[in-house]
Amino acid sequence: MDLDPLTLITSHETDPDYLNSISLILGKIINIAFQRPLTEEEWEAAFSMTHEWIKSRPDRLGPYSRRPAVVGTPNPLPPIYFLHESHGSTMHYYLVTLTILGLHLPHTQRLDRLIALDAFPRENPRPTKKEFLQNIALDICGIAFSSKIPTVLVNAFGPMAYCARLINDEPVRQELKPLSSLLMGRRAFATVGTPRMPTIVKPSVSEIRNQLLEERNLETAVRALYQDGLVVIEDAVQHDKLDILNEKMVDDTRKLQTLGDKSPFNYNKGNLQQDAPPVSKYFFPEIFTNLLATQVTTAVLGPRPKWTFCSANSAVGKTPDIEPQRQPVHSDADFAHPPNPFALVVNVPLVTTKPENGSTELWLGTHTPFGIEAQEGAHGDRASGRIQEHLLRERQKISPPVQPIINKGSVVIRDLRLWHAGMPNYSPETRVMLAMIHFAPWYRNPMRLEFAEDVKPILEQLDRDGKLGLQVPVDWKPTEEIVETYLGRGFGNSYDFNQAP
Ligand SMILES: O=C(O)CCC(=O)C(=O)O
Ligand SMILES: [Fe+2]
Repeated sequence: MDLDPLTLITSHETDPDYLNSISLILGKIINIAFQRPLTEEEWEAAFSMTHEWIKSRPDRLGPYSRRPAVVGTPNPLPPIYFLHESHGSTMHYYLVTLTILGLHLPHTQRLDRLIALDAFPRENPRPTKKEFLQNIALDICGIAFSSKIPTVLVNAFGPMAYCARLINDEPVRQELKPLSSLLMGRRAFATVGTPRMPTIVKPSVSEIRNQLLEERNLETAVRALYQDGLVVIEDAVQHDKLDILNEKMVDDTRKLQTLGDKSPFNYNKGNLQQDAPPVSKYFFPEIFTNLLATQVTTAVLGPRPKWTFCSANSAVGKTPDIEPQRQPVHSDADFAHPPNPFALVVNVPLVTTKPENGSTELWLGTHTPFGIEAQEGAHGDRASGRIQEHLLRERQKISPPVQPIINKGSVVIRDLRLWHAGMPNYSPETRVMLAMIHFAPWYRNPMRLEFAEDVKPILEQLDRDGKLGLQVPVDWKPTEEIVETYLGRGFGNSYDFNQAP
């Protein structure tokens, strides 16, 4: 395209003006640079246009939140988050412009001037040209991966395809591998209708040790719950505790299965509502009152969320007589509910969950703006909360569902309103996933937990140590009694998650 007749935009009134002006600058540079090296004079002209542009760019264009990449680590892309769609794309075009200027640098002595235009402060303020280009390429990929907005991803396609080859860091190259088909021309990833994947927070060693997320990870989790209605925190629970509980609960599932039509099944007999043994022997605080989970639910719901539901969903392992089935897509908030967050489900799968063993299907972003009018089936029915078929078809076009792999040790925090479905387990092993619901402190859900008396001192000690952070209304029962009764509880939709008026 001949861009010569177009004059540069120098007066910017709106944010998209900045996007337009940097794309014009980039376009003008590309028109020459993709045919031949820039002459010294052309480079100087391009440099000063770019310089003028970045000088005029207001701070409000972000990023709003940024964490530098730690090259060589398993999580090496810098999370870079912008408040508005056009801001991320604007930064992408600017960074590509810098890349071309770097690749066409006429003399290395000009590198210092180019480094002065870098968008972000760096640990090493005097990088080599190779390092400078790699930093920018990492930022470009980081912006794309931090964003969940389809338009940003579509716009990121060109910048990533052009710049990703300048990354030499091996862990990053591995991370980008799944993208190679995209970069080779398969566009599925970058078009509207792209599955958006859950946000995964990976706590650092010290965050795990202190059982406390630092600010940026907490910010990521809160944002994911706002945007997607779901976040995964990896490495939140030690595997040995999960294994002990899993062995017991898988055994319990077998007992429930023998009840057949009378079992507490959810939608179909392949998914059982099953409580964990509520006795001290199996009451691992790291699992049931996980501090990282509570930190996140507290940040969203308010201080001391109310914990009034503690159970699990077991996707029963495949047997010769039952064909695994999926649940209808549903919301667990099967009653008129507020548009603001009021309840978060803390799911702890006891094993790694994947499509083969029935990892939950998730419809990210459906926690708002849909309410009970999107559902069919009245509360109390076995199959309440089902989402109407035509809404699923419409939503699928915008954001199709995903069935992610959730690594063992993760905690999944899900907005109660989110559309989801239990999926068929094709493996022979039962997949147990605990579900603890935290309600907002103001939310008047009248349910109470039922635990054995021997759990009481554990909860009291946690509270004294400041390691509970929850309101826990409990009806205490003699241990011998509860051991006899805890497997006799209702199916999922028989519980009432509504509040008293
Ligand atoms: O087991 C699962 O993956 C989800 C089950 C579920 O959503 C339910 O029973 O309400
Ligand atoms: Fe559900």
